[in-house]
Amino acid sequence: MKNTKQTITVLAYASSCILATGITLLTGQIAQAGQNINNWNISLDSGNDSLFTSPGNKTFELYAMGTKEDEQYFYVGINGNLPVTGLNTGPQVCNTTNGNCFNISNQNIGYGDFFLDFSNQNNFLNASNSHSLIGVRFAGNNDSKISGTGIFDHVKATDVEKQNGGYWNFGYHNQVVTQQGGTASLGDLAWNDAYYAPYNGSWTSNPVPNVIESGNKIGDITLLNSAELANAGFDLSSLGQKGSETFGFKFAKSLLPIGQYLATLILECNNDAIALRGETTKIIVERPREVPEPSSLFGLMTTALILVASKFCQPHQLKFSKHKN
Ligand SMILES: [Ca+2]
Ligand SMILES: [Ca+2]
Ligand SMILES: [Ca+2]
Repeated sequence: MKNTKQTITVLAYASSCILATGITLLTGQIAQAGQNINNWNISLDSGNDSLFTSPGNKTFELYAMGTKEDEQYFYVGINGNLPVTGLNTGPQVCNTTNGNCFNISNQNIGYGDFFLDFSNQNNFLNASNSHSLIGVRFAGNNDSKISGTGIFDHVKATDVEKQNGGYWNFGYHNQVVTQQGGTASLGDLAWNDAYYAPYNGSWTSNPVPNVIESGNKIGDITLLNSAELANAGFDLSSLGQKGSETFGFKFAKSLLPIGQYLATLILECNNDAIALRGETTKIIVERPREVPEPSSLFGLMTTALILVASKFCQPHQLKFSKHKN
């Protein structure tokens, strides 16, 4: 675990933003077009919409997220600067400018849970309140309210930004990003897309949900490292931006509905977030038809000839009838 003094330096900027006042929201927005790479649906996030944790250090920057499906699995790949195990902070992070400190729930700031919304309600809050989300807890040490990793349905989400020295919502986060010269985005969506409508406004209200509050476990996931993802075709080398950490997970595709979805991933501190538009499809793999071996062909022909010959060789039965003279 890192000592507290080091932690103060690392998170100074993030915690200082919590105390900002008199904020006027800006309306600038940007959304990146999704890309298809090796059958991966890639969402490319802004490379400068994470606040500096120290000069030149953007520990929480997310760069890209991708999904892919095959006949058996649904894959998710994530790239950023934060390891899947998060950042160990010690018990508090403090603002080096004003000295205010914030308790960090589990002495670690990490990833929130991964959400899939197939509900067509076009609103993250409504999907959550109606328990319509599918959620994946892949970071086993985060502040999710459910235990263990895995995939869950009938999910309601809740927020943990306050326990992680973070930014309550996207409106607040965008404001500070803009002040620092960055351009916020949510990958495939603009930072203020209507899908996240309750979370784009005042910095003092509506913390955006970023972990699972409740749900029913429907399956296990398999964590994937960068090499395993590379073998599955997750290649970001052509994107022009990439973080130091690449990881992901897969689970049985049969656990998901077929249709359009919107995926959301928000860090515990909301110091970056990314969304992805996608669609699951029925994949039917046609198996190659077996070609009989030459010896088998000979056997079949021989059998056929025997059958034909036996038909012609059947003895004719003569019928006799008695006639009365
Ligand atoms: Ca980013
Ligand atoms: Ca935490
Ligand atoms: Ca972002």
